[in-house]
Amino acid sequence: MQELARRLRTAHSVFVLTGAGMSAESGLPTFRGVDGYWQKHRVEELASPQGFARDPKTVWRWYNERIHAYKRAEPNAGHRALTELEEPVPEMTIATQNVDSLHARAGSKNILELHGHLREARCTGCAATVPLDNGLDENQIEHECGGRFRPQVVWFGEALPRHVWRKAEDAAARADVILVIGTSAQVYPAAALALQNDRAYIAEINPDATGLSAHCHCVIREPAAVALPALVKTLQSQYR
Ligand code: BJW
Repeated sequence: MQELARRLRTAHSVFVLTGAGMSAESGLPTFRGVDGYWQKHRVEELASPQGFARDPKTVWRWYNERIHAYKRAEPNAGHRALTELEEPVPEMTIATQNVDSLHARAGSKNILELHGHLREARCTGCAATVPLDNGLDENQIEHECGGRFRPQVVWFGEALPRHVWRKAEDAAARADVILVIGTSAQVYPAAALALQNDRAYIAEINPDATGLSAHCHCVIREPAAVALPALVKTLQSQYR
């Protein structure tokens, strides 16, 4: 922790990659954990264009449940600590795989949403968008153009938004420190961002080991909401 804090103190550019574990202390399930979404649902039915084409109502039921859960959830101490980390660092980018908007609600500024978000739905035909304040009524999936409204997220087999991906690649490539928080690092291309440059000091915050752990200079086996506030405190004590 001391060495990571020292690296952060002298870093010009910090890149943070977050996943579902970041929001675990906000009461939101991860995907692949014991209580994760994938234990109860089949991935290919819910997070793929093919599954949506087959059964859009089931897909929307799942997303509507999640939209309601996200609205009830609050950013946790980990999200808030990241906003504090932003202050002393000249450049910090948060690339999140999460679609829950909790980094933005915590007040982080420079956020790249790699897998999209659930603030709006997009028509598969004409790309028209509608806000998703309370989810989408199952009877309003069909759009007048003949397309269907779908969540503004990235499913398996789909490309990540090009401008978001480019910015994430650039930020990861110029980072002095890369923090990988709460992701199993099983999903690509997002996971590859952590290994984007061989110059950066890489730290992982995750209670469990991942495929990236062996590449990290520092691993902190604690929940994000514990480790990140502790990291901010360590950093502050080094400034005194
Ligand atoms: C805690 C904690 C606490 C718990 N504190 N930590 C290369 C190799 C192999 C396959 C591929 C490859 N490149 C591409 C692929 C295919 C595929 C892929 O990666 N498949 C693998 C699964 C095998 N990738 C894609 O299809 C991507 N698209 C693509 O590559 O397109 C190419 C293309 C180019 C041009 C044209 C067309 C196509 C798209 C991937 C989209 C993923 N989408 C989802 C759904 C998003 C919307 C939604 O949320 O519904 O994204 S799937 C799901 O997984 C979601 C997540 O963002 C993503 C990652 O999961 P995450 O966040 O890591 O969660 P978990 O549950 O896996 O892990 C949680 C972690 O937290 C665990 O480690 C815990 O220990 C930890 N934890 N409590 C800290 N308190």
